[in-house]
Amino acid sequence: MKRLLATAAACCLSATAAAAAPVAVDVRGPDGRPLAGAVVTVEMPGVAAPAPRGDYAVEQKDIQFQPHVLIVPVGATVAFPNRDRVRHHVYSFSKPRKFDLKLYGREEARSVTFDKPGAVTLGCNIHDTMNGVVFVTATPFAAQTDAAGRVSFAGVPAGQATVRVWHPSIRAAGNTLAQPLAVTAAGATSHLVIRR
Ligand SMILES: [Cu+2]
Repeated sequence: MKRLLATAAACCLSATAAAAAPVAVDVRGPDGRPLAGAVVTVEMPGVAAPAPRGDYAVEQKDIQFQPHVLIVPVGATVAFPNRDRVRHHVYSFSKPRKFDLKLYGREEARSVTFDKPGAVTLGCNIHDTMNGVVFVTATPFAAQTDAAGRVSFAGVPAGQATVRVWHPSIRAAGNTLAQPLAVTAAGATSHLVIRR
């Protein structure tokens, strides 16, 4: 009996250490409604972004950037293939990565390497309605909020983290809000409300 108990305790202790509970982040806009499509990052000191995989792409398709927001780790090279019959001229004036891909046509691709974290806003010189974002991050915990304004990260180690939320509607430096978050072995939940 004693032996059985000891085994059970060992099992549960190691399970707790191996699988940190999820970190959930809940983002609401000034109207109190869930904010969908915001980019949430959880930064933990000493936890770096994964190495880039090298197959990132933002297509130009139907006169739109697809996906509209692409999250990549620092150092990623992103291809910008043109799937349209018309030509595009993709550029960014954003501080983390300014670039200018002069006019190019169907099934031609250009690529850009993103070395600094931050939001890089995309535009097209030919089509004013085209806009998109390459969000460059230095943490493995980065994702967009769903329709309920929520995002959840597995495997965040315990410690003092910083939660950042980026969205074009946020009227703060870099369209970003930050909040400290204490992550325990039981996980954590962060609620962020964007003020007007
Ligand atoms: Cu275009």
